[in-house]
Amino acid sequence: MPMTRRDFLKASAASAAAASIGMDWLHDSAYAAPAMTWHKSVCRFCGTGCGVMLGVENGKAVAVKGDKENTINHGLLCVKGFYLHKVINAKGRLLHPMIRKNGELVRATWEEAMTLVASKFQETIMQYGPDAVAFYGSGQGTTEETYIANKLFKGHIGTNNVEGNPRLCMASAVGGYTTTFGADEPVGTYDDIEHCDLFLLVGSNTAEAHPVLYDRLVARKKQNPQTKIIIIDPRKTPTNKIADLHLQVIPGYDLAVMHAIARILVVEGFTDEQFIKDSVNFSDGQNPMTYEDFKKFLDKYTPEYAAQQAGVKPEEIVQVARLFGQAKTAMTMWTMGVNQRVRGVWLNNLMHNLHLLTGKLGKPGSDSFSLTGQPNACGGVREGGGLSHLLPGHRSVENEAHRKEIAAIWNVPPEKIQPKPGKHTMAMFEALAKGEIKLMYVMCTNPAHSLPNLNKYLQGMQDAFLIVSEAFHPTETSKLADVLLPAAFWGEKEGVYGCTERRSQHMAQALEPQGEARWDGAILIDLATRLGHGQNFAHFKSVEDVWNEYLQTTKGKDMDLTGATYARLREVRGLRWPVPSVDHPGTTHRFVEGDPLFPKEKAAGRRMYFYGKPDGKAVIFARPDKGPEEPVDAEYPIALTTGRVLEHWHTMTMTGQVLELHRAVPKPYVEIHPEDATAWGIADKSTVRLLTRRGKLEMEARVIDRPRRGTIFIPWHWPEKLANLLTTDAIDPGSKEPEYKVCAVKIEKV
Ligand SMILES: Nc1nc2c(c(=O)[nH]1)N[C@H]1C(S)=C(S)[C@@H](COP(=O)(O)OP(=O)(O)OC[C@H]3O[C@@H](n4cnc5c(=O)[nH]c(N)nc54)[C@H](O)[C@@H]3O)O[C@H]1N2
Ligand SMILES: Nc1nc2c(c(=O)[nH]1)N[C@H]1C(S)=C(S)[C@@H](COP(=O)(O)OP(=O)(O)OC[C@H]3O[C@@H](n4cnc5c(=O)[nH]c(N)nc54)[C@H](O)[C@@H]3O)O[C@H]1N2
Ligand code: SF4
Ligand SMILES: [Mo]
Repeated sequence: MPMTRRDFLKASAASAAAASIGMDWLHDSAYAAPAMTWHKSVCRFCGTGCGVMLGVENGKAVAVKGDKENTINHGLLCVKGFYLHKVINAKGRLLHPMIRKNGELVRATWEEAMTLVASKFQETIMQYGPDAVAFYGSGQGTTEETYIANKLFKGHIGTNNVEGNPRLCMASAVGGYTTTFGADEPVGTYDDIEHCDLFLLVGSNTAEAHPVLYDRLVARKKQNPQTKIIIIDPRKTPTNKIADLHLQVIPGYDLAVMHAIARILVVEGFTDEQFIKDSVNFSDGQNPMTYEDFKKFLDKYTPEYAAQQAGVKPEEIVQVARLFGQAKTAMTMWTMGVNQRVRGVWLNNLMHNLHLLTGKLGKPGSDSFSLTGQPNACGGVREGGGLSHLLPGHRSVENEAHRKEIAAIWNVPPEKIQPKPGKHTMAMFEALAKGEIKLMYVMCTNPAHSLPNLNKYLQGMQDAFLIVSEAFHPTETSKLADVLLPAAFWGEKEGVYGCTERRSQHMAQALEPQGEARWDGAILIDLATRLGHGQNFAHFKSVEDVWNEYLQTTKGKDMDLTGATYARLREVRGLRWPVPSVDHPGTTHRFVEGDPLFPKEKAAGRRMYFYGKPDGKAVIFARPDKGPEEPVDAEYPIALTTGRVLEHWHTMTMTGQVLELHRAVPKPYVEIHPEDATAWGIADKSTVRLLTRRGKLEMEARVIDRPRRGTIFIPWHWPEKLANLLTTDAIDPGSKEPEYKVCAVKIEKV
């Protein structure tokens, strides 16, 4: 069979290493013409946070290269980052405001559009109160943009209906970190990769979703061939190229596996008893328990039991546990195969358990390290407080002292900030569907494509007054807008992104916004002014002013960024918090000596002190091994899971515009295991109909040995085949994150 370009990329030595493009030749090529200037920035795609240099000639973006000085990617980029300049210049850019008139979106001036937006806000708030309006943002907005939105909605309009797509993505990881360690975000950093002897990748297709990080794993294994890589995933993916062991679990049934690993670690003596004594408490989720109770709880989780639950071999589980126990250092890394589950928080807890039992935490090479999806989910939304229960600086709306502190910075009376959390994302869209929320401002996200179980929510988006700030048009959401606002795109604005490893990085503005596009932050400030709140926004004369105010909210907090001034960030390749002063270098490991917040006296000789917990001890949780919300049954006998491919980004509004990326994966498909295809009588490339309790979809079958038998997989990127017509909107009761990764489906030949 002839090799396509994609096959080639995937097959050559450690797939993503090949897909990461070393850009040395750019330095002396024709691209580096004298008229060209290079601007330091950060890739706007995944949470890896690669440093990029944007090349500009005559006011136009003409090239992108990896930033060699950036210690995350050392000049490497994957194909998405590499084509960013083509995205900027794409034909599909939205270049002027539009307003819906007689059912049609027609061109309008900024003045018309903003007058309409402001009057709709005023009318709606006057008639129905502030909770009738909502803001829905993004882990791809800058920290400054999210900060302004939060300040406007929570502090001035007076509603906590402020959410963002990280709810669909990182919420379960946040739930895991805060319950286990008492504070959000990882203990260590990417630096641990080069000291790590064992990587446990759970529900993460690292090669396609975090390619440059994957490249660092490949390099680590090359340099230290004893390094073990273990994967827990229902699919074989390009990540498998470097795997030593793959547990191909049934989607939704891997909680028991984590307990079984923990049990072997305990039974076979791989635990760090001193660490457990010093730094760990045990809990069943309601009440404290003893270490002995926990051991009894684990009794049930024999390798045989877990293997039977998860559809793998008992020996494989034993092998994973022993490798984990024996390895001097270990990192668990996970993404959506864990978080997008109704038991996402619990599974996060269970992975942390392994590190707490063995003390493989808080030292070089060992960490329980969540990979963040979007480039600024950590920065803007988690740290910046862009969710309905949060305030900036890892604060909570429910905490009176927190409300007072933030109200003082925002210059509003504390009573202005509501003490009750607003609606979480799925509840917000449900309220929109029911007409309880009347107006929504959507910024930098495409919910009419990315929300689960779309049939339940699309009508609500259509009926409500929808304001959409977008860089491209049409998108599934922009098509439903009543007012469409053209947003300045990456490269056309300045701002900060905070990536997976607690690193905040500055992006320079290198270009003027195209057409009439405006910076999202400026649009929100305009709105604030029109709503009569101008006095508290007028001092934002530059993006840096916004950042400086935001820094005040971080002072003295666990995510202290006060030392990360623009002056510094413009020069360095990011800083990892806590960074409490301008001469502080940033922090590689939290909760240990060297962390500026480590309370030496209180710690009294303990190696780790989890200062987010009252006694400084992290918690090992005995969580039940509950399965998915919608198990397969006689009527819907197949498990459906959804995810990503290397070349495309989410709803494809950006990557779909780049010919090279489009050609690599030109159309939607569903992956079916060859033996299943034979059993079901389905031929490769034939059309199949997929039906769930919520919707149906016809698409091309790709018969391929990737998903485990009984499981099918759809990359959810294509607007013409919305995978989310099929997915379930069941949510994790703790994190409120939907279970995109598992539902029951049946398949028919067409
Ligand atoms: N190319 C590309 N890269 C991206 C993105 C993109 O759109 N395109 N998006 C970014 C974002 S926002 C995110 S959140 C990340 C997502 O990054 P990933 O989570 O790595 O990507 P996914 O493909 O969504 O899912 C990963 C894996 O979870 C597995 N999985 C499904 N169910 C289960 C289960 O029950 N148990 C286990 N253990 N695994 C399961 C799937 O088989 C799949 O291989 O990627 C980021 N990077
Ligand atoms: N079935 C299924 N669904 C999923 C997932 C899954 O695994 N399976 N994953 C979920 C996850 S993890 C995530 S993170 C979400 C992501 O879902 P979305 O956030 O809805 O997807 P994106 O395509 O990233 O949307 C970003 C939008 O912002 C626009 N944009 C780009 N730059 C700018 C800018 O500077 N300003 C403004 N105003 N707009 C801009 C883009 O054109 C695009 O339309 O999807 C979730 N949905
Ligand atoms: S790995 Fe992620 S951050 Fe790096 S270039 Fe690719 S998409 Fe961008
Ligand atoms: Mo995500």
